[in-house]
Amino acid sequence: MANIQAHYGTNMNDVLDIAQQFRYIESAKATRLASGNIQETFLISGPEGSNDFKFILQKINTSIFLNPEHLIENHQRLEKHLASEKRELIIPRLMKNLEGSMVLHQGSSCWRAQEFVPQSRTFEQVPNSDIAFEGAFMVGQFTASFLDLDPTNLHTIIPEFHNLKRYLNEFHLAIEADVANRLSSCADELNRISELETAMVALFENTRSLPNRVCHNDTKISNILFDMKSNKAIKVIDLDTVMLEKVIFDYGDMVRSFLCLADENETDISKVVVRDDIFEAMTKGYLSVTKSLLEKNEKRELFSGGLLITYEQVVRFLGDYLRNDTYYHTDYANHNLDRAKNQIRVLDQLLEREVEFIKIIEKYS
Ligand code: GN1
Ligand code: MG
Repeated sequence: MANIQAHYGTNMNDVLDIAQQFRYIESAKATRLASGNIQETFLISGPEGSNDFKFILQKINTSIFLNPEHLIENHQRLEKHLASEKRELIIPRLMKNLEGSMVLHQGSSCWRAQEFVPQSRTFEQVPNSDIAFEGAFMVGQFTASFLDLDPTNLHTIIPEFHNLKRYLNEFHLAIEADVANRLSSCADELNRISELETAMVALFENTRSLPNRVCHNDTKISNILFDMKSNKAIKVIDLDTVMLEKVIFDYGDMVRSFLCLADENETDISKVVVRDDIFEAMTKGYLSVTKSLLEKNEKRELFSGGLLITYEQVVRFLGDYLRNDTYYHTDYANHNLDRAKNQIRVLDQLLEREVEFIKIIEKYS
């Protein structure tokens, strides 16, 4: 569901004006790419049929990413690390603007540009187990490529980004405040969150002793770039939340986002069906790169990563609904509530499959 979201309001002429400050393209046009929940993203290209240069232009949401320069510096550090270790460039290249800077401030808005990788595509849902394997293999390569990056070099972009207790605290405050008078419309969802809360907090506490590593922190399938012809995964995109975290959350966000043939925006809950073959393929793909690199306890907690990230997402979507939709872009009034329902469906199926899925993880560990 790649709808253009209501408050993605930037005027296309302004987008083209900014684009020209990065690179002049004769008769350029801007197309909105509407898959992210936070940033506004555009493809800038020449006229139809021309072989002109294309690039990706993004308006940075500065109420969430308070220091855009830190995003750029982190991205550059990752690029430099890959280059200095002569590793494959599995991330996109940033582009300078015509004045030689990578961030462009225009009035109160802030922009950056990245290369468009020719012959590449993304998926909003995983269509089959080959793509699941490939996508997870690429996330495994991301883990492996930055294992030896000096972490003191990275800015913390959003502190406590996958700290479940922080999200639960904010959630309880949102319930107390009930600013939009929405509590009565989500009684079942509130109930499910509260039934699971003690167990999820205990799982979360168990993960605290795992090592911190350079993680992507948003490994959903739409953040992996595939070659259009071969369907091989070629890059990991959206590096905004690359920070130190536990690798189980990068695996976990794949569990959350790869398994159903319907994404988090699907409102027909009957379509939110977890596929066992996709779980096996993605687990095989991820562990075929990382099994000799990760500690035993990290591998043991991988399934917990899936449960925790999915539960975290339920709490975040429903919390945002209660706060009257201030964080995620929404297309309609109940969008965040519907997303929370959808993610509860994913979570409940994961809980039902716990025994089988842990066996699969053990098979490839
Ligand atoms: C947000 O905007 P996007 O799609 O890259 C969010 C992630 C969530 C995701 C859910 C900075 O990512 O944490 O998992 O939505 N990013 C931030 O789709 O909060
Ligand atoms: Mg993201």
